[in-house]
Amino acid sequence: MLFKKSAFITTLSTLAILCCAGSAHAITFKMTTGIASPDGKTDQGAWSEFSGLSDFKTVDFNNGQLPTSGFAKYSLVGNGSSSVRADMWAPVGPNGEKNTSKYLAIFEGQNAVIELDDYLNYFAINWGAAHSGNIYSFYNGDTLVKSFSTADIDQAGGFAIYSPLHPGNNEAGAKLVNTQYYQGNGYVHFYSESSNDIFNKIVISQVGGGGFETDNHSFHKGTGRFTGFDPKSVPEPSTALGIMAVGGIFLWKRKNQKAAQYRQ
Ligand SMILES: [Ca+2]
Ligand SMILES: [Ca+2]
Repeated sequence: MLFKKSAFITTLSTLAILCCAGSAHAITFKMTTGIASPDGKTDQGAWSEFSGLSDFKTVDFNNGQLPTSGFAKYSLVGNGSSSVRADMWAPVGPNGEKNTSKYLAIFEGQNAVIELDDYLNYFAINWGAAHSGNIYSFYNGDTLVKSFSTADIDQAGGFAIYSPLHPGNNEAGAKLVNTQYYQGNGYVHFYSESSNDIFNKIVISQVGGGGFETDNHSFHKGTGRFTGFDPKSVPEPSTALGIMAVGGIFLWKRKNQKAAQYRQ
């Protein structure tokens, strides 16, 4: 009897350990369409739904340069053809509009490294013309906190928009629409679920052919859990049902909920 009781307690302890190990927090992400630029232009790609708030900063690359001073310092490391540019592969707008502005394109062999002058708990991007091997890595100093690839986006439900402006092949990040594969586009919000997962360095890389195209990087400083997607952050109670179904404050912008033609 004593033995059985002891075994039972041991089993409970094991379960408790499994429980807590399994509930460890991490950086996670949400996919939205994003919204138009703050000045209402629809040819500038998608911006974060948070971009109008004073404690969020956006890098839009429109001056053709990588920021090398200030809050977020960008550098290109390695040898390759990565650059700030404007062409047909720019990430599309919130309703699939063509983006005519400059954006950041990363190719294999030459990564973009973003060094932050403080900790972040939120970093978000207009991710466009998705290819297999687009990879985002988040670091605390030199310690990798977490990486995300195109396949992770697919696994979580895919991109917000599959754009006819970005015809592609059957690979991660693409979707067959009628007879043609279209590449994924969307606004991807990475955020920390606890103080264990904050970060101060981001590396953007590409493994294999094709490029990693992004625009309108959005930053939010924080040393704890990012609370922007908490239901209490939403000012309109009438949208509560929608939030339960989809999650996130992006439902604020009803006009951006108009389905793009090829939105998933
Ligand atoms: Ca831009
Ligand atoms: Ca690409």
